[in-house]
Order: sequence, then C-alpha cells, then structure tokens
Amino acid sequence: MHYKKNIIVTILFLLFQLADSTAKPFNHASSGRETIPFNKDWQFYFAYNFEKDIKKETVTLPHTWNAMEVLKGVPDYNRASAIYENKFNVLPGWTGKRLFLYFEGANSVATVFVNNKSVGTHKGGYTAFAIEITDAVKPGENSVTVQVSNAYRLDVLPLHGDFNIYGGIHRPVSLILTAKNCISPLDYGSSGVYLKQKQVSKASAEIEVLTKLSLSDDEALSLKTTLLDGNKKVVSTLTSNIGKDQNQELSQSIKLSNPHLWNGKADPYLYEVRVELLQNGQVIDQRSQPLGLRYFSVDPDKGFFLNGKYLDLYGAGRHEDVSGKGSALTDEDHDRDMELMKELGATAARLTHYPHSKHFYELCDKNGIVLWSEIPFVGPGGYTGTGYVKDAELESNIKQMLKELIRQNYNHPSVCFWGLFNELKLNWDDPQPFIKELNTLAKQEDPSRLTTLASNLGKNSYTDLTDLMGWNQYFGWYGGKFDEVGVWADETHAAVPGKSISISEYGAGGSPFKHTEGLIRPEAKGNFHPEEWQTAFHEKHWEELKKRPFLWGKFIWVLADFGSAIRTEGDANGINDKGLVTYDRKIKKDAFYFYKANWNPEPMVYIAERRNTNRSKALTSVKVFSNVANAELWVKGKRIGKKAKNGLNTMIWENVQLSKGNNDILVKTKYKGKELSDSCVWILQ
Ligand code: GCB
Repeated sequence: MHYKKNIIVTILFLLFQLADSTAKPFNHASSGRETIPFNKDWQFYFAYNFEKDIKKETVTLPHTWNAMEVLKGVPDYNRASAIYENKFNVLPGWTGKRLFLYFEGANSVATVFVNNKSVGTHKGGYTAFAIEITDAVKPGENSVTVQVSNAYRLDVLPLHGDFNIYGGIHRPVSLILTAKNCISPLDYGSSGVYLKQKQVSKASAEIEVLTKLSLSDDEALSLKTTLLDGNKKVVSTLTSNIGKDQNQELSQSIKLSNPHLWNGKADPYLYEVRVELLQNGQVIDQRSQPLGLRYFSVDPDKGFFLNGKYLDLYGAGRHEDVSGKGSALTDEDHDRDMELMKELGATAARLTHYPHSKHFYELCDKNGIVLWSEIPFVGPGGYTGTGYVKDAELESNIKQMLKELIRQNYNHPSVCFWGLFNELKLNWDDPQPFIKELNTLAKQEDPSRLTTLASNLGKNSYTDLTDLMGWNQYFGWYGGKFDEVGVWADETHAAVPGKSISISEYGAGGSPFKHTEGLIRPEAKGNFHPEEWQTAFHEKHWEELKKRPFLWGKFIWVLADFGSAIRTEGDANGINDKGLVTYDRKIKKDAFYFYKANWNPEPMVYIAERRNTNRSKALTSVKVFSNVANAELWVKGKRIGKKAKNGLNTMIWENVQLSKGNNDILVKTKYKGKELSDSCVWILQ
C-alpha cells in the first residue's frame, strides 16, 4: 500500500490571506482543498552574498532579476544564482492535513528548503512542480527558501536559443492544503485528472477520466465525477468506489450523445469535468478541468481538419516576454497578448519555445485558438553551439520536461500538436535517435495528439521523426527573395510525399520608427530595419501561403518583439524586432494590420506607412488595408477617388500628388451604413 505518514499540520489560513491579498476566499469546508496564493513579500538577494546583514529586496512574484538589465542590451546578462525567502505560519487548530508548495515556474533550476532543510529540486524553468512539505513543517513560524539559478549548463534545457533565460521565480507560487487523502498534486505538476478523449464524433463522445490519487490511509473512499455543460448545468454524474488496489489511480468512463463540440474560434464550447473525492459521503478533495470535445486530423495534401472540416491554421509564434518585465508576466499581460491574437484574427498559435503559463492555455481554450506547444529543446539557429549533447542527465531532463508539458496541459482542447524540438543541428552530436525516443514517449503519454518539429535544415532532413513537420523560413530576410516561399513549399511538398508540412516560422524585422519611400532591402544584422520592408515581406508571403492549403500551419515569427541578448541589430541592442507589435505592446506595426484586414472579418480600414511622415517625393502611392469592398481617398481635403480592394484586402492609389507642407490623408468607406475612416498627416519637405 502507498501510505504516507500521518502527520499533523495545523495552519491558520487567515495569516496566509493577510500575507497575500490576492488570496481567494477560504472554502476548505466545501472541498477539502485550499490553494493559497503565496506571491507577496519574498525577500530576494543573490547567492554570492555571505555577509550577516545582506541587503535584501522585497519582491512580489512573478519576478525575474534580469528584466531591466536586458533592456540595456547586455549580451552577458546575469545568469546567476539567487535566493528567495519567505515565511508562513502553522498554528495549532488543525490536524491531519497535507501541505504542498506549488511552483508554476522557477527559471531554470530551483532547490526548495523548508526551515533550512532541502525538500526538493526541480530542473526546468517553464513547467510547474509541486513538493510535499507536510513532514517538513512545524507548528508556528516556518521559513521557505528557494535557491534559483539560470546559469548556463549542459544538462538542463534550453541549452541555446534566440531568447533570454530570465532567472527567477517567474511564475506564481501557491500553498496547497489537502486532506490526508487527495487527488495527487504530485504527478508531474499536473492537475491529477486526465480527460482522455477516447472517441469523439458529432454523434457521440466517450471520455476516460483517469484520476491519480495520493492516499495516506485506508478509509472507504469513492470518486464522484460530474460532467457540467457550458452553463454549469449537470449533464451526468458517476460515482465509483475506490478499491484497495486502486489507491494510485482510478479510471472512469463518460459517454454522451450529440456532444456540443469545441470548434475553434467559431465555437470554443467548453464542458467542465468535476472530480470529487469522497470519504464517508463527505467531499474531501475536488478538481475541475475544462473539457473541449473535438477531433482533428491532418492530411498531407489537404491540410488541417477540425471536427471533419478544413480549418486554415494561421497565427504567430509567441514568446512570454514584455519590455521591463521579462518573462515575469501577470494575467493582464497574458490577456493583452490574447486580445492581440484575437484582433489579428489568428486561428492558431505556436507557443515558442517552451511551455507557456497556465493562464495562457486557458485563454486559448476559451477563445478557440489551436495550439502547437513545445519543450525548450532549441538549437542555436544561425549562431554557434548546439542545442543537444548526448548526455544521460540532459536526456533524462528532456524526457521529464516532455512528460510535464503533456501532463500539465493534457486537458486543454486548444492543444493539438506537441512540438519536440526547434532547429537542432546535425553537425554536433546527432539528436535523431534520441528524438525517436522522445516521439515514442509523447505517443505513450498522449496518443491523441500529433507530434511535430521545427527545422531550419534542408527538405530531406528530419522527415522520419514526428507525425508532422514544420520549417522555419526567412526568404527575403536572412537570404533569398520573398516569393521563393511558394517554390519552397511546392518543392518540399513534392520531396516528402505523404508527410504533412507547415511553415513553423516566417518573418522579418521591422521598426515603426524607420522608413523608406519605396522598398529598400535592409541588412538583417544592420540597425536600419524599415517598417516598409517588413510589411512587403508579409504581403508577399501571405499571397503565396494562402494559396497552399496543404501547409497545415502558417506561423508568423513573431507576435511581438522580444528580448534576445545576443542580438545587436535594429533600433536597440538585445531585441528581436520581427514582432507584428512592439516589445512594450504599444505599437501595432503595419504588418499587423495587413493580417487583420485578411484574417479578421470585423470591418476595418487602415492607412499603411502612416508613420512615414517626412516625405521627399511629391508623387507617392497610398496603400490602405481594408476588408470592405472599396474606399475613397482624400488628400488635403481634395477627393482623389475610389478604389476596390484586391485579393489581399489592399487598396493602392498610385501617383498621388503631395504638396509642400502638411498633407492630410483621409480614407473613408461605409460598411452596412456605418462610416469607417482613417487618417494621418504626411509632410512634404
Ligand atoms: C528561428 C528561431 C527563432 C528565432 C528566429 C529569428 O528560426 O527558431 O527562435 O528567433 O529564427 O528571428 O531568427
């Protein structure tokens, strides 16, 4: 039997709640489990301090120590080891409870101490972990110390990458209090409940609900599983007794006919599954999980199908990184990124290059965004070094991360693809035998999803490793010409018949503060990254990509500019500026509106090159992105004329005459009787 020592823990919840005003109301009586946010009043200092009276900084989680320094463009940002300390109280009054510390992410290796005794170490900054501390606490005040390191090392992912590895407890922490018997918080940081979609069609669905248990005594227990619809109305309930041999896990089956399917953006319908652990008829633990019933497939020649219908998957890669915050983001930061994706009209996203925050997956479920989600198994792209070393420690770390990625995100209907790696090289240790092992592991863990990878090598590399594939391509940026993307797609499609292929990244740098009158090709590594080139890159790419449904996914690189200390280019060192939006999320670049006009059906009109204010040429073209049939252009109060949109939802007026001084540019249109307009001012010298 899997019994745990029955230790008495007494905790005064009120104290936690005072310590952290974000604490949710205490509802122990109803479910037996309480999750208490533990994010305030952490004392922070670097681990190289040995003095008695170290100057400590009080910080709130999420936190990183690199957020500000990387803004200065420091390539050798502080990859060090730091200490976080906090306290909580365990007071007389409660008996027989279990206590866990739950970290949503500490980047990248964290060792946790309770009362100066180590209770666990976790390697990997982008996945959650829980540590049981029941035996480590004492009545009264208890201390928690977390030593976190983001130092370079070769046995923990990522070894490489064009992004910053922000050190710190960069995601929230909570204390979880449960009864002696509970749904396990210790299964690779997961919810402990797995909703396995065994069979889903329009006519019926069958879900296996697998619940992992952590039982400390031999009480008569049962598991009650309830299916709730989108209005929280009970659809069905099922109760099973937990036999003596089932103390690790229990499997139940839910069947329903005519299920309401989760259908991407068109109808992201969510059921909820509530699992309750009962002891003598009393609920002693509970977990609720989203359930989005859907089925999907990918055809090498026809692309992606959701619930039997073709769905063009397009969107952007996303890094969790905002100017001045690094990766220590709040829910509001995630919400803002989701609003950007929605405004863009994306149907899908690639969550690069690591598992993202829990909240973001929830947003994708609710908003119907189909996801490619991956582990931080990242190669160096065009830089030196390798992302893989044939080393047992590293391989075991990668497998652990893959299990964590899958188990923690198992129930998100938005996730359809597990990404196994990005841009690994073949001229160092050959990663392919190991990737085959990873693929087998992904299939064991989750046979319901498809595996994929992102390569920057030739057409015939890596084609036998995963179900699907993707290539990162930058025609017209690092090399080549924009329209080669179409030829590349056709040739690759022909070269690997039977393989479903996608474009996992395509993008170009662009500054909203740098402009050209007419197109001038910039140096990728230079400082001058005019916005116009980025827009032209995307216009031509989308023109080619939209014609090719066999590409099961089309992912722009990248939603927003992000920090990358290795870069010395564009307007500022330390930033990759291929975003459709700036690093601070304040400016949506022209390319953003190009996609919005093409992907988001909401009527809009937008004058491109609006920030190209100072003009030297009197004759210019005026380009407008719009999804309404036609619009009218006015310059300095004079009507120039009407234009109809072309196949890329663009209108262009050629040879428009500007006059010296200010020129008011105005575009007007009507949609269903409603006026839409946009304006800007261009100054002719
Ligand atoms: C890539 C990488 C990505 C880089 C990007 C770039 O192919 O996968 O991590 O940021 O290129 O901007 O060069």
